[in-house]
Formats: sequence, structure tokens, C-alpha cells
Amino acid sequence: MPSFPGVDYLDFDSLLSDEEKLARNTARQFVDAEITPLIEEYNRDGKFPVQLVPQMAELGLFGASLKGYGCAGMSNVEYGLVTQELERGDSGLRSFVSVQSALVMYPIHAFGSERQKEKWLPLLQQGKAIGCFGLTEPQFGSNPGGMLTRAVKKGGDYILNGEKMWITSGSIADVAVIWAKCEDDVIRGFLVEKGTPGYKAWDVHGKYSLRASVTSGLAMTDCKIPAGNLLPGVEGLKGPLSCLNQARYGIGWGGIGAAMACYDTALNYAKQRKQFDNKPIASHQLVQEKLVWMITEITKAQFLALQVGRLKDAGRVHPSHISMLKMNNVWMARETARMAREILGANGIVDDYCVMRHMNNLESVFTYEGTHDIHKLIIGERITGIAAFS
Ligand code: TGC
Ligand code: FAD
Repeated sequence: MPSFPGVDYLDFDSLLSDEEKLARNTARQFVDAEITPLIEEYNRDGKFPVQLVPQMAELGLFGASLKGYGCAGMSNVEYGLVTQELERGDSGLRSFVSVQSALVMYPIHAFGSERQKEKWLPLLQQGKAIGCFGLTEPQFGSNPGGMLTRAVKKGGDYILNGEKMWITSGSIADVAVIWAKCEDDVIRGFLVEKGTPGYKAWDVHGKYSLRASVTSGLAMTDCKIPAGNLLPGVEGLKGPLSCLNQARYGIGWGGIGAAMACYDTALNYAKQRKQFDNKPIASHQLVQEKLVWMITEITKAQFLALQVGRLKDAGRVHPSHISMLKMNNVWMARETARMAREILGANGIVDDYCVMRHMNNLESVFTYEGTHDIHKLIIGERITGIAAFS
């Protein structure tokens, strides 16, 4: 049995099926046994625990909500509960799984040729190949439609030139899903394999956030890609944005996991730490106020995630619903981590406890996959009909 007790103030579990609870508990057990004991060391050293990849594959965590090609075929709610648990361990581990599943396997599954699917999906599912997703560029983050990366058709090949930045798993990836503008100015996706002449990856150093995750830059200089590596099933910005819907959904659940870890740590600490008349700090109203805020927001976030998951499983979700989930739950987790840090006092700043690691990680999560404010604007457009991006 997993050692983490969960956070369930309003009998959330009663809304889950046995299969959903099993998926969550399996991931919970994996996190408690394999991630929690080593994550502080890997975070301190700035290393991704790559040795966990085969175990994650064995548990069916890669491409978990896809069907066929060896994938687990989980429901969206099951997949969400898995990403919740992974992020309770560390946002970097959840990032790895999100990228592999939602940003690499999903586009190949949804938009790839049968040959591309048969070649890559089993390898990616088994963790024998690692993938990355190159959309962001040094000058184009929130506005990926402005990208400068170009793909020019030459005989039976495409020639790619450009640079991608802030790419999770970039330098360890065997295959990169690269989004580039073609001669007709339409964005298309390409599979670029490690070792292709003219393709280079390097790591970003000096990160205070997501230290247990690989973040890279990618450069393509006259990089020749066979035309068979073009993803034939999609054209335009809706290609990469469809992938982001899948990843943002998992992140919305992930925020709950990071918040649960911080709340649980702060609650236990507050009950044990004594100040003034040998009383636990949990006996003070100002400390209780923080703990109550946390559990209330975690509880609201759970119901939001479950409803978005149920809509997604029913085929009724809109991207702006997923924006609300990502925006609210990551904000909630970031605030929870900061409050937990306060409750731990000086102990909150060292890695004997998980809270400052989560707090720092959540700065990246707040920014990637659409910043908090970009999601506000997506929801704003949905309710007013007016786009306010530019
Ligand atoms: P816009 O004109 O609104 O749309 C262009 C076309 O795309 C369609 N579309 C979508 N399709 C599917 N899903 C969505 N969520 C979609 N949103 C829009 C739209 O219907 C249109 O289709 P069509 O057929 O008419 O052409 O595009 P815009 O240029 O105005 O941009 C809108 C905006 C700002 C919302 C979008 O660019 C955006 O979401 N920006 C944020 C960028 C972002 O999230 N980047 C993430 C990079 S990947 C990453 O961070 C990975 S971190 C991974 C990890 O480690 O976990
Ligand atoms: P900018 O777009 O420059 O935004 C800066 C600020 O301006 C933000 O606060 C933003 O909200 C605000 N802003 C921008 N436009 C508007 C507007 N219209 N109205 C109001 N405010 C606005 N990308 C990938 O493609 N693949 C990956 O695997 C990947 N992994 C990442 C991993 C990490 C650790 C990080 C930190 C980032 C990753 N990214 C990845 C990139 C990420 O998606 C971008 O950082 C994000 O989209 C924001 O872009 P930017 O950093 O260029 O910020």
C-alpha cells in the first residue's frame, strides 16, 4: 500500500470508480517507493533520474490514454489521477511523462502516417525511445504563430533551419517533434531523429526550477529530413495547439499533486513544531487560516479537474475548459507551496522538506504550456468572443 494518505476533505473518492482508484494508487505507490527517496538528491544535483524510465514504461505511464500500439488505453480521469501522483513526487517527472505522452506520442498517434506510428509508438511506450516537442523559439513563446523555423521542400526531402528553446528532454530525445513553417507559410510538424546531420541539442544550465528535468535548446542548420518524416495529418497552428490541450489537461491534475505534498508537509509540521508556551504552531489561528485556505483550494481544484476529465472522456471538453483547469490549479499549487514554505519557517528553505522544491518547480509550470495570463485571455475570448492577445 502507498504511504501517502491522500487529501480528501469532501469524500472525493466516492466519485471515482474502482479502476480510477487503482490507477491512482498504482502511481502513488510508485512515487512513494521510487521517486520520493531519491528526488531531493537528483534535484540538488540537477539531474533527471533516467533510470526510472523503464519502470514508468512497465507501469504503462507513457501514452497511457492512447489506444493501440501497446498503450494502456486509460480514461482521461485515470490518466489525470496518474499525473497528479507523479507531480506529487516532482513536477520534473510529470513533465517527462507529459512530453513523452501528450506532446510526442499523441501527435504521432493523431497525425502520423501508419509507418510513423508503427515505428515510434511502441518504442516510446516501452521507454526504449525518448521524445521531445519543439514549438517555442528564443523570440516566440506565448505567440508561437510567429515562429521563424522554416522547412523547405527539396526533392524527396525537407530542409529545416531554425532554433527551438526551453525544450523538455531535448538533449536526451531520440526523436523531436519539430513545428516549422513551410514555403506556403503554413505550420507543419516533422519528426527529426537524433543524429541527423545539422541537428544539435544542448542543455540549459543554472535553473532554479525543474532541476530534476532536462531543459534544452535545439538548432537545425540545413537539416535534411525525408518527406516521410512530415506528420501528414494536420496543418496550421491547431496541430501543436491540439497537443497542448492534452498536456495542459495533465498539468491541471498535476498541480493538485504538488499542492497535496506541500499541504501534507505543512500540516504535519504545524502539529509538531512548538513555539510560545510549548504549544504547536497549529494551535494559532493565523496558521490554521493558511491550512484551511490550502485544503479548501485543493478540494475545489479536485472537483474542477474531475469535471474537466469527465467532459473530456465524454468528448465534450473545449480547450478553454482545459485552460481554466491549468490556470486555476497551477496558481492554487503555487500559492499553497508558498504558504507551506511560510509555515515551515527556516526549515522551509532546505531540502529536508519538499516544499521549496515544489515552489520553485511551480514557477516553470506557471509559465509553460501557456502562461497563467495567456490562459486568462483564452477564457476571456471564450466568454466575450473577443480575442485580446494583441
Ligand atoms: P488562433 O488564431 O487563436 O488559432 C490558430 C488555429 O488554432 C486553433 N486553435 C486550437 N486548436 C486546438 N486546440 C487549441 N487549444 C486551439 N487554440 C486555437 C484555432 O481554431 C485556429 O484554427 P484554424 O483552423 O482557424 O487555423 O491562434 P493565435 O496565434 O491567435 O494564438 C492563440 C494563443 C495565444 C492562445 C496560442 O498561441 C497559445 O496557446 N499560446 C501559448 C503557447 C504555449 O502554450 N506554448 C507551449 C509550448 S510547449 C510547452 O510549454 C511544453 S512544457 C512541457 C512540460 O515540460 O511539461
Ligand atoms: P513570453 O511569451 O515572452 O511572456 C513573458 C510574459 O509576458 C509572461 O508573463 C506572459 O504572460 C506575458 N505576455 C505575453 N504575451 C502577452 C499578452 N498578449 N498579453 C498579456 N501578457 C502577455 N516549450 C516547448 O515548445 N517545448 C517544451 O518542451 C518546453 N518545455 C519547457 C520547460 C521549461 C522548464 C520552461 C520554463 C519552458 C518550457 N517551454 C517549452 C517554453 C514555454 O512554453 C514558454 O516559456 C511559454 O510559452 C512562455 O513563453 P516565454 O517564456 O517566451 O514568455
